[in-house]
Formats: sequence, C-alpha cells, structure tokens
Amino acid sequence: MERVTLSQYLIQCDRQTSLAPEALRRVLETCAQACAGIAASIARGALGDVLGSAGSANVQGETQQKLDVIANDRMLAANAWGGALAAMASEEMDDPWPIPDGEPRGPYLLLFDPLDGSSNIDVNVSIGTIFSVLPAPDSAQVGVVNAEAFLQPGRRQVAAGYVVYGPSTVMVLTVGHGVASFTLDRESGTWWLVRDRIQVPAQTREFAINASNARHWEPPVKRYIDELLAGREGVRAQDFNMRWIASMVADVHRIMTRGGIFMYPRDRREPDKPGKLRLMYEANPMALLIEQAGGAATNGLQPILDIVPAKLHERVSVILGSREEVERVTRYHQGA
Ligand code: P6P
Repeated sequence: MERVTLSQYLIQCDRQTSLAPEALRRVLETCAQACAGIAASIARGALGDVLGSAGSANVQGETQQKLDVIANDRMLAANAWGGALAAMASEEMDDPWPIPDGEPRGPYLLLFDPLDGSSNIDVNVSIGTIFSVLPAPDSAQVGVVNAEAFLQPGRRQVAAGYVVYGPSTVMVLTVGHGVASFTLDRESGTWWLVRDRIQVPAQTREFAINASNARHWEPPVKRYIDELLAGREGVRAQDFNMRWIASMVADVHRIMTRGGIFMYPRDRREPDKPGKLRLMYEANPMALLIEQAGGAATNGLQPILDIVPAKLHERVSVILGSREEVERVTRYHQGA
C-alpha cells in the first residue's frame, strides 16, 4: 500500500473540505517538525542534558523539568517566523507570546502543553506534547496580543493534536474532518499516515483515574467508580479494568486506540479549583479529538468544548472517552 505523508494527508483534506488551508497546514507541519526534534531530545535520555529539574517554576507553580523548557523553546522557535500565527500560549509561560516584531503575523493562535506528563520523564514512561489552534481575532493580527484573544470556547478550534513519545512516536490530529494518526520515521523525519477516520468505541470496560484521590471525590464520581469496582457482582454486572499512566497524552492515546474513559474530576482537596487539568491546551484539544472520533468529553455538567474560558490557564474537570460511559457519569452529575 502506498503510504501517505502528513503533508499529503493535509492537502487531500483541504481538497475535500477546505478545512486545511495552506497557512494552517504550515502551522501543523511546523508543530510536527518541532515534535520530531523533541522526540530526538527525549530519546537521548541520560546521554543528553535533558533529565531532571530546570530549577525554575512555571505559571502553575510547578517545578519545571529541563525537558519542559527544551520542548517549550523548540515549539516557540519553530513557529515564530512562519507567518501563520499572531501569537502563542503555553502551559510554561505566564502570558501570551507575540510573534516577534519584524516577523509577519497570520490568522491563527497556537496553544500548547509542550511536555505533558513531566513526572514520567526521569522514569522513562511515555510523555507527550498537546497543541491547539484557534482563529486569531483581527485585532491580534495587527495590535498588541493579550490573553483575551485566546479566550474562545474549544468548539472554535480549527485543529488539535497530540504527539505521544512512546516506543514509537505517534501524532494524532484533527482539522475537523475526523481523526488520523501518523507515525514518525525517526531516520527520515517523515510522518506517515497509519490510521484514518479513527473511532473511539462507544462502550468500554477500561477506566483511567488516579484512585489515590478517592476519599476526595464528589458523590457522582464515587458512585460511578464504586460501580465499576463492584464488577460483575454489582449493578454493572461486568468486570472492569483500570489503567493510570499519569501522562494524559498516553492515557488518551490508549482510549483513542481501543476505547476507555479518562477522568480527572475536581475534588475536595482544592474545592475552589474546578479541576487539575488545563482547559485551553490540555482539555480542549483532547476534547475536540475525542468528539471527532465519536466519543464524548464533559466537565461532568457540560461539553468541555462549550466552556467559555475566563482565564488563559483556567483549570477544568475532565471526563472523556467512550461515549456511553461519559454520558453515564454526566447523568450521575446531573442527579440521574
Ligand atoms: P496525578 C501530568 O502532570 C498531568 O497534567 C496529566 O498529564 C496527567 O493525566 C495528570 O497530570 C496526572 O496527575 O495527580 O495523577 O499526578
């Protein structure tokens, strides 16, 4: 079978749907190239200066790992000059990063979590990069870019994707015309289409949640998980299996591959926080991918993609994956 490259896939997409115009293709191919570089840095491991703490903290107050900074710098450097973006925003930066003076601006905003799953770097467990593309308001293409330009609901994303740095390096991507996955040929640097029109099974027997937080969960989550744990002796009358990698990208990729439900709900540890995960550059891109693949993604009460953000680094509860399970959990939150 004649394999198709990422570039060919995007051009074919645009010919069929006009959803991947040249400027958007440039952003996505540039992100893919930057992620191939990040993959090479990760693969160096202890042989390169990429492990351990960077000795600094990010906007979330979390200690930055060296790879957090390396990945962030690679994404910025690769996307700074292409002329397709008005600005960028990242988990690792307090404020939006405007395209440098002298460089042409373009019609898109790029948001990313450059290195998701940092706690897994030093133990050689799969980690990832997550990215989201929004339309840039006209004002952002000429004047000063501020956070307000980014505060758009996830439904307005024109593209979203992630790269999982695992035994192989795989990118999963949507421009709004279904979901496709690409595997990186590390020798040539080429991303090859390996799956198209990915569908998440509507049913599953596999759930992902950090069960050490159980005593802090709100009642609907507790009820749902207890039913899964009761297995065939309980109301679900079937056994379930649990996975928790603590890299959202890896857990979501498993769900994208064979189904499942991923949950990081708000809990009583920090009741004033709506959740741990970030809306703009973690939950929104993953929610678009999951919905495009026939799954569902809510915060327990509404589709994540409908949430109107108030802050760039806003957090959110995340329940996503196989549609029938996500709908069940959401019903429990609504008192059903
Ligand atoms: P915990 C990684 O830090 C992350 O943001 C997600 O990738 C992951 O799903 C979650 O946090 C893990 O959180 O509390 O289990 O360490």
